[in-house]
Amino acid sequence: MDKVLARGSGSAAARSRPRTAVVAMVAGAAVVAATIAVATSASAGTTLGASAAEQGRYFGTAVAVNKLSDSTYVGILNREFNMVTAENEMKWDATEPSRNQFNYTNGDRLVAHAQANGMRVRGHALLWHQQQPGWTGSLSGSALREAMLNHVTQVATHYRGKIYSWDVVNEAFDDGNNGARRNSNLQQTGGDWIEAAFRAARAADPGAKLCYNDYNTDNWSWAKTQGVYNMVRDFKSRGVPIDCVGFQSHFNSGSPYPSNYRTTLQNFAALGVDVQITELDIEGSGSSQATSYGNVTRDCLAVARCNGITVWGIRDTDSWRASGTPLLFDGSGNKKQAYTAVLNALNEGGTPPPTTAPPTSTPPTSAPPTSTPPTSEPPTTPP
Ligand code: 9MR
Repeated sequence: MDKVLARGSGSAAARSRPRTAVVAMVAGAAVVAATIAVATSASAGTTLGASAAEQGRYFGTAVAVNKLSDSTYVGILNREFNMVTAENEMKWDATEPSRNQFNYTNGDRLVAHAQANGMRVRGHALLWHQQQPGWTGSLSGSALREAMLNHVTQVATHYRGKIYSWDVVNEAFDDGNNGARRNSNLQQTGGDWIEAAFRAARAADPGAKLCYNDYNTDNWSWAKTQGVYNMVRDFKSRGVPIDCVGFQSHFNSGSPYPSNYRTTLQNFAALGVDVQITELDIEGSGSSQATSYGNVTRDCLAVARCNGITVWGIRDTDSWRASGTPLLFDGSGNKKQAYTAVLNALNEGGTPPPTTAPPTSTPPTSAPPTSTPPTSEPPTTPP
């Protein structure tokens, strides 16, 4: 408000105008400023979760259950976030350490914390080539296929009704420039393993949104992005039950925030799936980091089917990439410039989410957007 008045009354143009015009202009500016102030105080949230909720979105974080005894950590968690993801506690090695013997202790602790504090839960992740229990190493072919689908069914059944969306399959595409599937033990059980997993998950928990989740799929021109896009388009055309795509969005100098990020989100959403930013962290500091965080937030808000944003940890010191200080709170729990950029972007608002339940299985009716063919390979360093 001060800036508006100072600029208007102090300029050479303002000084040379007749007094009545100046009075009218100042009064007009005051009205505009007061309107903005009222609108801001009436709509602006003061926490990430509240501000996202005002836009029909959520704001989440990855949680390490063993930190729920850290009062600074829990204080920020409960104040700022309304969605949680288990950083490791719902992965295959954690939930099925021995074949067909399930351990839900830590996953259940997270769900209980979320429910007690009005938060929802993203399930992460039913199938992944990493963090598998040792016993899967001795299986292959139909035996691994059976064990894999049993895992999906058992875990999704255990958490049935408690999960907002599941990462059913995580990181199944290759980092090369061919847009192909990653060659994992899961892929070797048959090229249809991903759709089989989605069908098993749908049968076990029909109320959860089912997502495919990956990294280095943020830049529309990258081959990996196109590979995942083609899979989702194929799934939608054949009625495979997929509801959403998760963009991990681990950004650093080797894999920076791409200027076509919004295009990527829009093009996936146009296939008839929701999009979610699932593991956001951006290495850096100060205003450049804050600018990228603000851009990501505005990009999500610009896409009606972008449900929300999850950051991959609370304080920089909680991050898997702690040395890159990639999160919204410093090691002492203070809000960083990046936090303010996100909160301001949320409070600016965006495109409201669809008012009617989006279709979950209508195939696309038009040809996919023609895209510039991928010209570069994503970095090969896995996140
Ligand atoms: O943050 C997780 C870290 O604590 C684990 O050691 C690691 C194991 O691979 O997984 C990290 O989380 C990953 C997530 O599950 C999938 N996308 C990449 C994340 C960062 O590596």
